[in-house]
Amino acid sequence: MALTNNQHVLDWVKEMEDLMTPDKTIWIDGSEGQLRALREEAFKTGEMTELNQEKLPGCVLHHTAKNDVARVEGRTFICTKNKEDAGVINNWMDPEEMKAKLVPMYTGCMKGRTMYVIPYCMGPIGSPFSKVGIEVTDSIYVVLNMDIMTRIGVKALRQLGDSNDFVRGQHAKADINEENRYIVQFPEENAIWSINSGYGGNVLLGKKCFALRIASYQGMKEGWMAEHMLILGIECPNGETKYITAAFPSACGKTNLAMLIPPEVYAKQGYKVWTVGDDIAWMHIGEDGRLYAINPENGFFGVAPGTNEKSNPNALHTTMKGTIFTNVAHNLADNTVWWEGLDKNPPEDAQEWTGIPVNGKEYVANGGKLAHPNSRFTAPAENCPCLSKEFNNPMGVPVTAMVFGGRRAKTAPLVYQSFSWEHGVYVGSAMASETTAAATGAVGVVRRDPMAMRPFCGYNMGDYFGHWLEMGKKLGDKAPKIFHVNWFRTDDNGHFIWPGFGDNMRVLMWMLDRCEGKVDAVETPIGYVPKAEDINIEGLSDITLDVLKGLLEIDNDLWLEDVKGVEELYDQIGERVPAELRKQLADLRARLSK
Ligand code: GTP
Ligand code: SPV
Ligand code: MN
Repeated sequence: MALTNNQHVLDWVKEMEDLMTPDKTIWIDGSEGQLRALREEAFKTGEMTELNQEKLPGCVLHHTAKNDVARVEGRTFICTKNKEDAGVINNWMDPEEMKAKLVPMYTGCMKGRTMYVIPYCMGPIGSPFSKVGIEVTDSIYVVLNMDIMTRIGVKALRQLGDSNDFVRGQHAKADINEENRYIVQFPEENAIWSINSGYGGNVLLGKKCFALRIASYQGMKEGWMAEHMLILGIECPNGETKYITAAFPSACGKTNLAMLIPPEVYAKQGYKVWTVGDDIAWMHIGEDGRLYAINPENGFFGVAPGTNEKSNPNALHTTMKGTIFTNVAHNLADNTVWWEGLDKNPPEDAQEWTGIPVNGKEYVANGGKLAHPNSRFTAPAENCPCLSKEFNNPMGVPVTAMVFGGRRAKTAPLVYQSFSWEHGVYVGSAMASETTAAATGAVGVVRRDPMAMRPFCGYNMGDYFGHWLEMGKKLGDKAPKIFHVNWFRTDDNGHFIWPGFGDNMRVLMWMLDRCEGKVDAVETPIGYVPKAEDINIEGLSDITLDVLKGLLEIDNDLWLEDVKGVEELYDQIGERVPAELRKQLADLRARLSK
């Protein structure tokens, strides 16, 4: 039974039924009873495995197809009428041509199957900044993930009312054939077409497809920002909380930073850290002229490997109930889960993420790893011990500082501050990072990833830079200060020098001091760099003042090389790169050459 009288929704769902001809249609109302029945069905068909309900209540395990374990950037398209509007950083095809190609694939693809209609809301119910989407899918896995990651069902339809302003998302697993896999955004039509995948970022259409690709385009049109950013709050001993957003590329530390545990030196003074979001921020200018951020999501789709009691206890705790684990190893001894870095002892009685039994000697799958490097947990935000009390605040939280960062073995220092918003936009546009397992393709190759949005910007990257500059003009002196960090500098043996994780708070505290004008900094060609003594290293055994100085060092030659890389990126993006950024680049080069 349809759950709404909204004729726009009804017409579109009818269109989807006519196209994909499912045997039946089920509207997802969001009730626990309905979700429980779907879980039971998935256990019966083997789509999911119920885990140990005493140790992991409500938790389930799912394996995707082996050829379907990450986002597929090569098969992700932005289809705008004019090619230039998508820009060269995106794959583009004419919208009509793309539809002509995909319609035959969708035609009749749900025959013998059920189509689930998932109404969902991105952002807190009742927030003026929230937006509604409807996803149709033939995957129970998608329904159960969307239930965790977004606000689904009747409440989302209520938020929509009679409006036609919703994102239409059509997903079909079809035959999971890589050759025919397409993740397609039509930003000008508020539409997403995804076919032949069952993996998170490709099929949970509220996440990257809507909340970043479509929303970034909406933000450009409507004067707000959709960014690949975590949102965290630092509560000071006086009770005041300051909010920081940070953009790092996929699998570069957003979840970990968002949930960090303050080191003893701050904990004992009463500092606390609160998580508002770990992946996506939607930001609007508030009535007071400041920038406010909401997290459009309702859960965390986090990287499992490396998550443990020491690195991220908050995340680990968050996954202890009501969580879907994807492509981790199955510990058969007690019907729980395992991944590299959970602890030191890989279980002997286990199945690799591929389902192959562990033979006690060598692992067959994936370079000797039991869990896939991009294995993930889908966990409800409400489980998170450090969830901010502002999580559901419809107006969001005011942003004091914004951080860019990536994995750079060399070049980028531990932290620096931009000279201005404009220079900060340059710093974001110049971001680079070593690639990770979050997308298919080579891992560990440095590539330019402006604002961590390379795979997620729904329009021309040059226009996107322009939009950032515009927002800065509107914000004026109320704009957040912009910083850049690098937790991943390595020594000659390739080991990370900086301890990272909770200790990253030491760097955040320097930023807050800068925002409050409490500390000086050294003016260098690339920006303001801390005086080593202004970063608190009390209690760190491996970081002496000298090591810290090394982490803050800037090698002009490496930086001149880097500037070349940025120039290549700008040339590639082409004429829509704003002149202000070209000037920033020229000025930086001049400062480095002096
Ligand atoms: P997406 O969900 O893909 O957008 O990723 P993310 O940015 O949220 O990345 P996440 O926090 O899940 O971290 C990915 C990997 O980086 C994990 O294996 C972490 O253990 C590792 N990592 C995170 N923070 C740090 C850090 O400060 N230092 C080091 N060395 N590794 C880190
Ligand atoms: C990322 O790759 O940045 C993620 C995971 O957050 S996915 O949803 O698969 O895109
Ligand atoms: Mn992400």
